[in-house]
Amino acid sequence: MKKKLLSIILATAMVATMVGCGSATSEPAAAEPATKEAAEEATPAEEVAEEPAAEEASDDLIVVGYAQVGAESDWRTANTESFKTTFTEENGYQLIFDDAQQKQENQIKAIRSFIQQEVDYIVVAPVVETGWETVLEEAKEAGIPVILSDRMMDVSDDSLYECWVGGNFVKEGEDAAAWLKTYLEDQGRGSEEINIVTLQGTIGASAQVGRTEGFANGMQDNWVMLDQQTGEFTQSKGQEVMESFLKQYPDIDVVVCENDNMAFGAIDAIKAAGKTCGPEGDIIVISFDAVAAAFDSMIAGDLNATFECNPLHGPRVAEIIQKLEAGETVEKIQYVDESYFDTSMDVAAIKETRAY
Ligand code: GYE
Repeated sequence: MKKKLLSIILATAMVATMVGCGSATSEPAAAEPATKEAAEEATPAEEVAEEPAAEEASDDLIVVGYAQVGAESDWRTANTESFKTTFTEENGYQLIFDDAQQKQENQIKAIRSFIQQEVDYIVVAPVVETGWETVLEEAKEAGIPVILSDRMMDVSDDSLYECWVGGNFVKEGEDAAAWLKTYLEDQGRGSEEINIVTLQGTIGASAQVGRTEGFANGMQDNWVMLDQQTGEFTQSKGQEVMESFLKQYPDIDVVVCENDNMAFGAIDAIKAAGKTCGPEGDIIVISFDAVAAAFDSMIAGDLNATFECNPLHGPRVAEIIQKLEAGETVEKIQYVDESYFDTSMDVAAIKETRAY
């Protein structure tokens, strides 16, 4: 806290000395955590974190600021990689990348910093759906187009962003429920009472909202949703929440994990509790993303099925930017086609064909 206080004093002093010179490069005061709680939550790494800065931009490069969610999952790592390998100088771009460590206030800060640096485009994978109006207005006033990728924003005025590209999360959830229905019927368990628990993603993130809603749409009369809690899209939190579910509910038939990494944590928790999972086990495990490690988990017989969510948005966003540069219009909402994989398939062979 002392360090934080010092940095606030320093920032205030800097702003004070810069008033009137018209070239302030320090963070605007509003970029500080909005609440005392938020300030206290800041980790030491974040306290000293440098503002994402552009190096000397050459005039012919398109400067893109990417406000990324964090590094919480394999999906996210693949997504970051996709942006870093697409928005290269060889391809005509300069990428300013910011990792928000799963905190909305960090993303807002990054967007403000992109505006100050006068980037050409701002790309945001919003941590949560709400609370973006003010900062988007600021980008609009600065004349910087904002492209949303991966998760959506819920804003009253959709002219605040150019377009969005990502997965159809509601459909993913519905597909998962439809798969479970067929799977249980095939096992002669179609009319049995089925106890389900869900490890949800970050509450308020569209991947969480959509998958929860989609699965709820496919719930059957004989299925009971015992509990739903967030595992924050991370393996460790997924494991922790599953441990407590297992203690609380002795007869879980299915765990729905809103991403693969939470499923890996859940599987560890199930095994540690002396239970089994997967096609031959006590508990059916379903997840979302279909990252490479999920295929390993299916090959090992731990995970039953994973519902694909494609993270390779770099080239898609580049295509959008190229269209905007050419003065063309872009589709407002662009869903990516997605599939699913389960252990009835030759998952080892499919894994070899996958790009992430
Ligand atoms: O499922 C999860 C990640 O928003 C689709 O975020 C993305 C989700 C993805 O942390 O693994």
